[in-house]
Amino acid sequence: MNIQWYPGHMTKAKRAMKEDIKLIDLIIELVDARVPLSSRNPDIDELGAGKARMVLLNKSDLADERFNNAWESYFVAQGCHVVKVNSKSGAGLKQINSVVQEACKEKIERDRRRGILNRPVRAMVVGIPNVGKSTFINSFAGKACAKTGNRPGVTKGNQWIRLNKSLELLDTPGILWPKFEDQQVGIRLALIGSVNDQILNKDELAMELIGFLTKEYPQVLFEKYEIETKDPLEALRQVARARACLAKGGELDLVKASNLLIDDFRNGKLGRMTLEFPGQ
Ligand SMILES: Nc1nc2c(ncn2[C@@H]2O[C@H](COP(=O)(O)OP(=O)(O)OP(=O)(O)O)[C@@H](O)[C@H]2O)c(=O)[nH]1
Ligand SMILES: [Mg+2]
Repeated sequence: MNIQWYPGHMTKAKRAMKEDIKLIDLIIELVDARVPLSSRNPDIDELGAGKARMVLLNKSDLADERFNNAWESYFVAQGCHVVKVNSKSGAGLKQINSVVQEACKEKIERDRRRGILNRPVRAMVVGIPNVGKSTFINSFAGKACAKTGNRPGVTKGNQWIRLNKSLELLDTPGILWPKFEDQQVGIRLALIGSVNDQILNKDELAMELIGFLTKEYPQVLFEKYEIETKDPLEALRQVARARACLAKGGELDLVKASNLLIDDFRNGKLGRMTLEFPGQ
């Protein structure tokens, strides 16, 4: 399956990011805790050279807790400031202020030496589409200032949000990169809903998910759908039967079954799951 999605607004967003990066002290990069590496945009390293950096493992409520801890250690070992969060419920957000201060220690110290007191830290919130940037900002701010939605491409332009006296946040549109070198990365990003669904072949994607589940979480397929076969197509047929996905004439509607299965995964109804593992 060949997945690419780089619409025009992302080219513009990347250009805007290049401009705005001059104004900021810190990059807060949100990644999806279910795919912490595949959801990191390689462009950010280049764009953010020389800036303080922080990684938030967002949607940690949807990811496997064992691997959340493993990924947290992985990022710490890389020298990153990292916090595990659930932007929807607000879990983990309390730690952020102190980690921001820690990540920007040098800048705050430099300001102090120059006699500049209490200049707020300006942070740019970045990440791929649908990773939860705007939700994070709203939860952190304690009010709905940024528009959110359960699909990629909701935020279209940059927007500054003054959180408090010590922190200002810039919400940005999610950007991908023009070509996924590794198609597994494309598949993972499609599964978490960071790629426009309209360009996806949902039954192929569902079979990829089934292949992954068979390998890593086999009990889920059995418990939810009584699937025992290792054949992805047969398993998808079983999902269609279990969920009564029938087309006209009584045939199984595999596309409908695929959509239901993928939605169940996205919404956490299959349980908490991580799609990639450190050191893999
Ligand atoms: N379960 C769970 N859902 C979350 C979390 N954070 C965000 N979401 C959901 O993820 C979806 C996308 O959130 P947004 O905040 O719009 O994502 P975004 O990164 O701003 O997306 P773009 O503006 O399209 O780039 C929404 O349905 C949120 O409710 C989280 O920590 N846990
Ligand atoms: Mg947004």
